[in-house]
Amino acid sequence: MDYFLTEEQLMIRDTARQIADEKIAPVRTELDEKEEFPWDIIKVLAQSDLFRIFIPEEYGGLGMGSFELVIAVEELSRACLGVSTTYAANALGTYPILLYGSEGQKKKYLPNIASGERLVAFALTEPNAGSDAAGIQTTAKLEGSEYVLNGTKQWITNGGEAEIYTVIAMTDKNKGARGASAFIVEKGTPGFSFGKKENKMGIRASSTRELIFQDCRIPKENIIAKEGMGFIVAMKTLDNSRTGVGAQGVGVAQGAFEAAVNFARERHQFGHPIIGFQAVQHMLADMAAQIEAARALIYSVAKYIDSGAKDISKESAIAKVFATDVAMKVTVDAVQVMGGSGYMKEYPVEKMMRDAKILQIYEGTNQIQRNVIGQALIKETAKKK
Ligand code: COS
Repeated sequence: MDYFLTEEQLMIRDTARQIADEKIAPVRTELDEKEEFPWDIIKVLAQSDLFRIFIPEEYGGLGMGSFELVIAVEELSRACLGVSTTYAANALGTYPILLYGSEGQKKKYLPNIASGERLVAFALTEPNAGSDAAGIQTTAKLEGSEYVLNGTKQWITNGGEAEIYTVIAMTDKNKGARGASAFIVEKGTPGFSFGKKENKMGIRASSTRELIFQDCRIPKENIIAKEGMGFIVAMKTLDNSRTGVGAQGVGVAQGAFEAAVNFARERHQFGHPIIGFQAVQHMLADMAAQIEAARALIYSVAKYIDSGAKDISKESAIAKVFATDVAMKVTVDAVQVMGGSGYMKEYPVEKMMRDAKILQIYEGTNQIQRNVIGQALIKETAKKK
């Protein structure tokens, strides 16, 4: 399908595609096996200006939006979801500053994020608060000119590697969701350390780590928006970021599909390439149709976000749930088309299948996405009555 990309958008796609093919694909197996953070690739992405895409021009960015970002995420994901997770989670961590940061915070942090010099991580999840985001227990107490943070964040993507952390903590535990606030915490702040590094099923090139705050003092200017806004900051951040997870789904599905097609052309059984068999063709046809539908949806929702639409919760949840369910199905089917070979580590699809699973889990499980869609439908239909 031709999505009539502009010259600038084509340039972003081609740049990301070239990096994916030339720099990422050759090392993805090794990164996966060694569970190694892809610093060399991050440097290449930075040199190619890919971290600048969605940052406004006045802070050193390219001033583009979600649409251009999802194009880049899709291409990187075609080669390796571990690498693209690092890249996409950097955007996730940046959104609180971009959407709600003060002018001073934007001036201080965004230029270094745009240049790729400093990575960002978003810290919401805790051992006892995953889907129930309002149940977080990390506290931030104002003492004079500082907030004092205490608590543990779990499964934080880019944890340990990022320099900047956007952290959600409770400033008033009695107020539930309305008692949460968002903060910027820099690596190296006394009282802020890193705990367990996770050993994961997939996206092993990305870092997933525990963050520990023990009487960690940060200047009170590091609060994002104001006290009590933290839950909204987190929800709006996720609303903006979930389309990117969908784009990861489109990319990994496309990568698995291409591997399956190539294999099916070359693999001979019963005297013919297996792509000649209708059973295989039908699987490939379903994969192609699902990927294209997911891509069209992701691009539409990204454009909807860029139009300045205020309430994007339902649309981004629809994009995330659909494209990531497609990613899981397509990667599983790619393994099936390739049979025994698909199951072996010599081919990329076994990694893609392992990698794809996280997309249905992180940034809100696909069950939570369905709740978000359901709640929005209830609201919408009530309005119409
Ligand atoms: N945008 C703006 N405001 C929102 C919002 C959104 N997307 N979602 C919720 N809110 C507001 C609500 O309007 C409500 O405001 P009031 O207190 O003024 O009524 C408040 O936030 C609390 O909302 P709600 O009652 O719906 O919160 P719940 O505790 O029921 O949680 C879900 C809602 C389940 C949607 C939320 O907890 C969630 O998204 N969970 C998944 C978290 C997640 O994605 N984790 C992954 C880790 S981060 S990588």
